[in-house]
Amino acid sequence: MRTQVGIVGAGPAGLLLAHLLHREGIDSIVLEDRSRRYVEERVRAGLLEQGTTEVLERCDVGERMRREGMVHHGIELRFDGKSHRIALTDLTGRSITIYGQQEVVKDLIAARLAYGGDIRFEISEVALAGLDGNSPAIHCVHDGKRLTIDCDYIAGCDGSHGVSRGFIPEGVLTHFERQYPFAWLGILAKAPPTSPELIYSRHDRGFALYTMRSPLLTRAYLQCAPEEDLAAWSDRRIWDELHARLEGDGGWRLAEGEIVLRHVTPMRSYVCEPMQYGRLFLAGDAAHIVPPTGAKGLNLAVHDICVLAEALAASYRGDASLLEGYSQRCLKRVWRAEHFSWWMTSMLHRFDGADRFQEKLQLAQLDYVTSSRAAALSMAENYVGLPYEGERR
Ligand code: FAS
Ligand code: PHB
Repeated sequence: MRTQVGIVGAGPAGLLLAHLLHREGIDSIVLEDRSRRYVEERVRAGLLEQGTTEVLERCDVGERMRREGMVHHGIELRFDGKSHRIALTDLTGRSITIYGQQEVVKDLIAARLAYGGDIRFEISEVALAGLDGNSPAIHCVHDGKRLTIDCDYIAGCDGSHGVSRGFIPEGVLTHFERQYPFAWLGILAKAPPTSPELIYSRHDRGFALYTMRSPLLTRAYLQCAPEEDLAAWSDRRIWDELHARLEGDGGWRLAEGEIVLRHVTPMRSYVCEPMQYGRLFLAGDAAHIVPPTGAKGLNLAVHDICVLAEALAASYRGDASLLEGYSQRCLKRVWRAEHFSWWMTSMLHRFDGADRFQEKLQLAQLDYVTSSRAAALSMAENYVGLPYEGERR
């Protein structure tokens, strides 16, 4: 069979691309190896930059986000038992929205199917061919049958463990990586959030983050060892550690509740350059990973897709220049987010073996960010998301 753009992966990147291409009158097929239910229930990111919410609204998939999302105008930084608010909107005029990634995925799948979009779930054995020719193809198995999809372009939106990147010949890509000596133990709990805004806590026992998904659902993360054994963490131990690392001497207390999800997320930074090879274009986690401390993963994927959709539409109008510049345009924002995510991670986590000097540097950085308007503005503008290129002009 044939389509214009073959898309591997039905995460936020792949689904948003199919939707934006549809609005440009460009056909696509989305190939996903998991079931629809699995991708619609997979809990991951939850913080949307203002640029991301504007993109989702502009392409008419923002209605439920607007209704159910929680708009925040600040965050708390907590260290040495004291809390300091960063007034994001006062500083930047922009805000963030708390709305689960799986809700964004649900909204995009519903929109695709409403317009007769072609999404194939539970496919397997994806193989890409003819990338450096004019007619690439995707081979895979669906419903037990071998399928070949001829297309003009392929978008590799299959995440950090996907296969697309692996079809780029050896030596073409340069890989940049940083592993962190810790991970995050994340939970979702049926407990009403007792803080109106997110709390990032630097604590001698390790980092902790207090966030939410709704007025009834708390999301929280604890710094743990990379190979942490979840079985060693009873609910009691998790709540005790959250109380210890998040509650200072201001009297604020978090509410406990039934923990309905727990997972350990590794912390790493990764970028591959370039993000394209012939007719294959990588987007989102397939091309770059950030530690979630800066909440940039999902938001970077959305930015990549806006650049790619615009470039593909221009190529079908006969102008291939934007496609040629795809990597360059994305990598500028990718490295800004990589730096910001590394900086947040370095400032807020405990590094085993770190000497007192290192700890004092962290505290000095936190003291500066929470006492200097210039430093707070720099942090805030990165956190809410720098304006997209066009916006800035
Ligand atoms: P995704 O990984 O979301 O989607 C890729 C899709 O491709 C998946 O559906 C996968 O099943 C599919 N796929 C993989 N291999 C395939 C194959 N061979 N064939 C077909 N399909 C294939 N980011 C934040 O900003 N804030 C957060 O709080 C945050 N929390 C996170 C928590 C966790 C546990 C994880 C893992 C990530 C988190 N992230 C967070 C980052 C995350 O949100 C990603 O950046 C985001 O999912 C990237 O979206 P995609 O690039 O679409 O990749
Ligand atoms: C989340 O809500 O899951 C979240 C928020 C902010 C982060 C990371 C995760 O930095």
